[in-house]
Amino acid sequence: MNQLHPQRALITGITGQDGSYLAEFLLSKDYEVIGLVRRSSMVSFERIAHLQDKVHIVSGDLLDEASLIEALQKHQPNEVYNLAAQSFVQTSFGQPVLTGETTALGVTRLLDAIRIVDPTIRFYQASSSEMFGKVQEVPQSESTPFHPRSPYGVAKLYGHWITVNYRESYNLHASSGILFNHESPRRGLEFVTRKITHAVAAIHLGRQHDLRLGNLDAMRDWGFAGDYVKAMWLMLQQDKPDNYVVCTGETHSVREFCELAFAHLNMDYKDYVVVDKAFFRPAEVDLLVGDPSKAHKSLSWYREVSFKDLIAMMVQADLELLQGKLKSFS
Ligand code: NAP
Ligand code: F7E
Repeated sequence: MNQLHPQRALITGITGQDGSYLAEFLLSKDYEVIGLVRRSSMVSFERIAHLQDKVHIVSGDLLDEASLIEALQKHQPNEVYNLAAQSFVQTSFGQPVLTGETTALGVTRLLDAIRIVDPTIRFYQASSSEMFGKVQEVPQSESTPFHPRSPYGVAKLYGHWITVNYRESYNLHASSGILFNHESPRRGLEFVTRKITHAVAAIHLGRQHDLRLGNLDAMRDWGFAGDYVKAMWLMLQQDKPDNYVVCTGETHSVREFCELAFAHLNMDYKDYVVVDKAFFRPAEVDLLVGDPSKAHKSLSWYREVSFKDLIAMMVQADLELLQGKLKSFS
C-alpha cells in the first residue's frame, strides 16, 4: 500500500453478512473503509459493532441516486463494492417491485453515479447463482445460460447485465461476481442454514421443541462467507474487469445440512424437523452446483472452510450466542 495514497473502498450493504466480512478483510489490508448505510428508525450495526471506530459511515440509499453521487463525491473511493440488496428470495415473491427497485435498478443508480463522479472507480457487483435458477447445465459456469426462478433472481440478472453493459458502454472497470450460497454465524436468521443451526442450539438447550422447514430436497453449493469476500477483492485487483463464478463445486441437500447440524450436538434431525408448506416457494431452484475453475485459475482463489466445518462453526456460534457467551461478532 502507498502510505500517501491509501486505498479507499466504499461498501454498500456494510451492515449485512458479507459487508461485515469484507470490511474486516479490507481493513486488514490497510484500506480506508466507507460504509453506505440507509436511514432506519433503529440502527442495525450488530454485525459491524466491533468495527465502528475503524470505518466511516455515510448515509445513502440505493433507491436514491443523489445520495449515491454525494457519497462518492465526499469520500472519493477507488473501489466500490455493491453488496446492498433485498436479498431474501422468499420475500421477493411478496415484494417483487421493491426487490426490482433495490436489487435491479439500484445497480444502475450506483453505476451511473460512478460514471458521473469518477469513471476510474473500480466496481464490484454482487451477482448470484440464483440467476441460473432452473439450471441449463451441471455444474454452472460463467458461460451457462441463465433462467431465474424468482423476482430476486430476475432482479439480479438485470444487475449483472447492466454491469456488463456499463463495462462495454463506458469502459468502466466493473466486475460481476456470480457467487453461490455462502453462510456464516452472521447469516440472517431467515436463511435456511442459520435457521437450522440456531434451532439446533435452541433445541439442545431446551428452548425450542421443533423446527419447521420447507423443501428438504433442495440442493445448494454452500461455502463460508469469510472465504468469498476475498474473491470480491481479487476481482478488482485484475487488470481487466470480468465475470466470475465463486463456489465450492460441491452440492448438498437441505436434509443433509439438517442431518449434520443436529448430529453435531448428538441429535437426530428426524426427531425434530417438521415439513411445513408455508416455507415452500411458488417456484423453486432445485439444484445449484458451481464450477470454480475460472476463479481458481484466474484469481488463485480457493475456499478454505469445508461444508462440515462450516456447519460446526455455525452450530457452535449459535450455542454460544444463546448461552450468552458470544457478546459480539468480532
Ligand atoms: P444481507 O445480509 O441481506 O445484507 C444486505 C444489505 O443490503 C444490508 O446491509 C442492508 O441494509 C442493505 N440494503 C438493503 N436495501 C438497501 C437500500 N435500499 N439501500 C442501501 N442498503 C440497502 O446480504 P448478504 O448475504 O450480505 O449478501 C450481500 C450481497 O450479495 C447481496 O446483494 C446479495 O443479494 C448477494 N448475494 C448473496 C449471497 C449469499 O449467499 N449470501 C450469494 C450471492 C449473492 P440494512 O441493514 O439496513 O437492512
Ligand atoms: O434457501 C430451502 C429453500 O433462503 C435455500 C440468498 O443469499 O443464496 C440465498 O438464497 C434453500 C431453498 O437461500 C426453508 O426453498 C427449505 O431451496 O437459505 P435460503 P437461497 O434462496 O438459496 C443465493 C445465492 C442468494 O443470492 C440469496 O441472496 O432452502 N428451504 N426450508 C428453506 N429456505 C428458507 N429460507 N427457510 C426454510 O424454512
